[in-house]
Amino acid sequence: MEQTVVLVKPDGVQRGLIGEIVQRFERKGLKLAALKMISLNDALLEEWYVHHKDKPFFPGLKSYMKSYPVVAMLWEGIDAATTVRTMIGVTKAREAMPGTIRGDFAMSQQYNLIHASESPEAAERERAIMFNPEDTFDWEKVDNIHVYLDEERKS
Ligand code: FUP
Repeated sequence: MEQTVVLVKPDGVQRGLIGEIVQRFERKGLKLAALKMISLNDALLEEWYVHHKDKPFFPGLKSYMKSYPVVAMLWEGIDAATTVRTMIGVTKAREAMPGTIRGDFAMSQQYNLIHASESPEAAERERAIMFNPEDTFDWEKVDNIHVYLDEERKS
């Protein structure tokens, strides 16, 4: 099944929202395949945000992402990347829809609590940057038989 990468950013860690965020994805029916706390550094952030490297906001973004640890997670499910992006809401948090994570808990464009891969291809790239093979777990989530139809699970 598809996997997607989520980061609880430094503001989410500081504001005590790790549990809230994990709980939302768990209750949705996604499966947690990896979870770790990590302090990000310049080299990792320059690779992670390579598409933003020349933007004027990049230096500020980088120092914010290094300011405190983040919590990195790998979530698995059918169409996981799109599903998680829908659940987090738009980048500028004060415009994010109520019911989304950013919409319910944040006001800023930069302090927007959470990162999620924007596509399955981006998720593959980010998984390779963020996780070593021993960080990830392939386990049977037995309640998946109540989350998906057999046909969905086998497709
Ligand atoms: P998202 O995919 O929603 O995380 O957003 P982007 O990839 O467009 O941006 C990555 C991060 O850069 C955002 F979470 C916040 C920051 N950012 C700014 O600080 N200012 C901007 O104008 C755009 C993005």
